[in-house]
Amino acid sequence: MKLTLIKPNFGISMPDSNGSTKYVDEGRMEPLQLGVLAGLTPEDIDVKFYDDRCEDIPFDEETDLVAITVETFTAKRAYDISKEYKKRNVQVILGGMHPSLIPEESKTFADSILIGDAENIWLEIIDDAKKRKLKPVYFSKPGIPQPDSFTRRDIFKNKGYLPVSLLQFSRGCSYSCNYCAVQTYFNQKCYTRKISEVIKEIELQNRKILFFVDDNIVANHTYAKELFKALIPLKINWFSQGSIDMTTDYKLMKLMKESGCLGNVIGFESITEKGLKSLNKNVNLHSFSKYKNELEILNDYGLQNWAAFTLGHDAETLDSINQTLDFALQNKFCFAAFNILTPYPKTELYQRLQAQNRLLYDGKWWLHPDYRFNYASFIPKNMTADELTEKCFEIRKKWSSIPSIIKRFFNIKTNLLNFRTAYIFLRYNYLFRKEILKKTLRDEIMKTKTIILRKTNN
Ligand code: B12
Ligand code: SF4
Repeated sequence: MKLTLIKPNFGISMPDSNGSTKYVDEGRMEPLQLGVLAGLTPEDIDVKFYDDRCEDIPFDEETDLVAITVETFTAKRAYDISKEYKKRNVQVILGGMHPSLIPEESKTFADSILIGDAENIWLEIIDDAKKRKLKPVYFSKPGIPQPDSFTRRDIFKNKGYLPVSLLQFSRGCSYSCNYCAVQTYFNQKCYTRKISEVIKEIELQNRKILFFVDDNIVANHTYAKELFKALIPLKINWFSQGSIDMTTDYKLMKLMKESGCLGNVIGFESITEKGLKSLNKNVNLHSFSKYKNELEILNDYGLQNWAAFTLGHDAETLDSINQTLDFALQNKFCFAAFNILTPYPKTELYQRLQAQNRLLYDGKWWLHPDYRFNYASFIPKNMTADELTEKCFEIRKKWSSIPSIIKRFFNIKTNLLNFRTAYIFLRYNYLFRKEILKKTLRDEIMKTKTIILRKTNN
């Protein structure tokens, strides 16, 4: 039997000045979920993998089952790929966050979907596919990552990914931020993998830089400390994602640093109490002092963190967005993301905006032909959707400007701590600046095209 695994591109690919529709992505990473599926697949099955972000899919290549991983922002493209295979009478199954959250939509686009994690049900799916008898819907609960199974990384070779191995220690998070699909999917629970299996997974690959794609690596401080202790002898470097309450636990921070942590993606989201309340980001609200204490601690450990902000909530104004940029610059973060609040299906945020009649693009931005990723898809309270989009583009450009990079470089506690931290800062800030400039150019081309189209239609 032949199995084809596919990572789709973003929903709506915009052609750039050369006519290419490939997603602008200077730091593309391996799609772990497909390495996990390949690892669960029996050895006698011939596995092929295509990443639609960077290569063409050979639709006419012979295959018996196509398995596509789907997030909301890749759903439209995933459905188009599925249609191509259906034309060729090939069986298609969709899985991942989007089909799990909104199965009623996804099941109309493929022979079969999986709601939930693959680990306990993948062999049954393979068996049914061999007999060409896929069920329309498979169910499996979210749970512990990869019990007794390891990722197959050979499928990722020669595709130009960043030289970083992705892996998981835990899945899920116990907090309840209202815009987050993870809290909907995992129902505020967290599942932790056996530490011995994490160590074996690390030993089975040969990279020294790892990305734990956990939703919140410090969701359980006790388990996290056990993991960090076990990582120390391996002499690796790693980064992950974690909630800011990590700074309340000195022992945790110390072990994190000793185990080779370079930094974490940390959801700051908003710099105001009102903003955090509007996002239900309670984890950031304990004795809120505009992150003064937390930042001191993070700096003391020399971590190069990635501050994530979510802009456009009901307490946001154009002014507060400017202040968020100022805050990030003053604190000389190594990296930052300024994301537009986006209503993902089945989240509390989505349901509230829907009830208030504030969703744009017919309530399904991910399928709408006019929607472009990273644009506001709802009506904000204190500005228009276009103003929110434009403002975010503006501050992303300022964040990646040369004066900003120079200013942030001079953080002696983190970016200038040693030769390695300086190298990481310069290498990745250069990469992200390149990406932002390319995306801005593409956006400007698209804006001009839209204006010309509107004029022609009138
Ligand atoms: C790692 C990660 C990233 C990495 C991507 C790395 C990469 N490889 O390219 C980075 C940091 C770049 C990233 C970026 C973004 N991400 Co992200 N990311 C994740 C995260 C934390 C883990 C995903 C992962 O690898 N998990 C490990 C694998 C093994 O687990 P899994 O994906 O759940 O897969 C299992 C099952 O779902 C199932 N399965 C999955 N696919 C398939 C397919 C088939 C056929 C079958 C049968 C089963 C199956 O089997 C797997 C094993 O059980 C998820 C959170 C999450 N828990 O899913 C968010 C998540 C996917 N991201 C999200 C978002 C919103 C984004 C951004 C848009 C954020 C932003 N505003 O910029 C960007 C998108 C940009 C981009 N270029 O992709 C949302 C998506 C919501 C949604 N409804 O789709 C999530 C769910 C986070 C959240 N809090 O809501 N992300
Ligand atoms: S802390 Fe992060 S992963 Fe947890 S619910 Fe909030 S946004 Fe989601």
